[in-house]
Amino acid sequence: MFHIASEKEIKEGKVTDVYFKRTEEILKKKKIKKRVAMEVVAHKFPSNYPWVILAGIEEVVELFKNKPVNIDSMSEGTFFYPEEPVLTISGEYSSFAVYETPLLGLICQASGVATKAARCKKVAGERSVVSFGARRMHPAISPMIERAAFLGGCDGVAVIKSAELIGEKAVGTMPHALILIMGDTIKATKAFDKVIPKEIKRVSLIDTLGDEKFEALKVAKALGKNLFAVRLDTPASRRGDFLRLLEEVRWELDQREFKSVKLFLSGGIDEEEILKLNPCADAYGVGTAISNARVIDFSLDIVEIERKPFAKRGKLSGRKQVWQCNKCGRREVTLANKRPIKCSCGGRFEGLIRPLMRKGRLVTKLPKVQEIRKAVLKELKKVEL
Ligand code: PCP
Repeated sequence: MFHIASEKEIKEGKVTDVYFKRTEEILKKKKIKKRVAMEVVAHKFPSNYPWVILAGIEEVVELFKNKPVNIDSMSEGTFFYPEEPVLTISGEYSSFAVYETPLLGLICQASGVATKAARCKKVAGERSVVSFGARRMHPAISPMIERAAFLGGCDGVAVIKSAELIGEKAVGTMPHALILIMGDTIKATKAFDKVIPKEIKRVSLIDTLGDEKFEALKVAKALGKNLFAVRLDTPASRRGDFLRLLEEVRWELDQREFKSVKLFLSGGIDEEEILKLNPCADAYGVGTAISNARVIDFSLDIVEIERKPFAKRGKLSGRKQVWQCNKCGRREVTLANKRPIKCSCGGRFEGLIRPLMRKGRLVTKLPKVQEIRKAVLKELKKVEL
């Protein structure tokens, strides 16, 4: 068996820190029932992250289906900032105490992946960024990881199951194994061209056996117009000045009228590498940097007990709203019932935390991930890294 929890076990509250279970038992034994409001907030972000993108809310809905709680939340894909609450959950505390662990787990990791994908996409600009990192993570969560990567702006995902989950076609090129087994890059590329359906772009991996410059020319000559791109996943031991190598490959291809052959790069790619390689790159496959992205350090804290503001030291009490001006985008956090007056720019403040569930039932329409991704890409144009 795999060392994972089943959906049923997660929904039964089995994936919880034991002290929540003990708390539930104590309160039940003592017959203490308190209605609380709790807020999810990230007090600090991974260093140099000015913003974070919220992801994982769709699974939060699944977790709390038919549970006696009300949830208000920012939508998936919302850009938020430190100290801004993203979600408020309310109900009788013992009825959902054990779900603190999974609730946070569902949004900490997904938001981290979505944000990292967005950062890579921001730097890559119009160049394609494909999620290639499933192999670095436990296979049970690959679909979640790649959905978050796609939501954050990735143009495609490599894993079949992930693509199925988001209603996209999986994206991939060819592994070194194909070239090693066939013994030659040209042979492997020709076999790919012969066997694989025509609608799949022909991308030949050219760093396995020979020098990338000469391999690129050979595959371009062998496939001609059928060759969409060459992929360089050049190992660190050979990479040297990777940009210089790419310039050489580009130069030689262009000299021989293979200007349409694109350069697809992978292996150790992150925002920094993308910035460096953009002058020659047409697309990137990003693995570990996205799939193993820093999680976002959310916490869930009581802010109200029996409708009275009450919070621990270091936490602002009272249920809050995050307001954004619909004209200039200015943001303010106030107590939920204190809508700020008109924005100085003349715009109107709108609340970003909206009803999501009432008594365990969804009360809004969840957007398709393609819609969320479109909105993220639009917002990405307005922000800086
Ligand atoms: C991996 C695969 C991905 C790369 C690494 C992701 O290479 O090609 O494109 O790298 P990253 O995690 O550093 O971003 P291999 O496993 O060597 O290649 P392959 O399976 O393609 O033969």
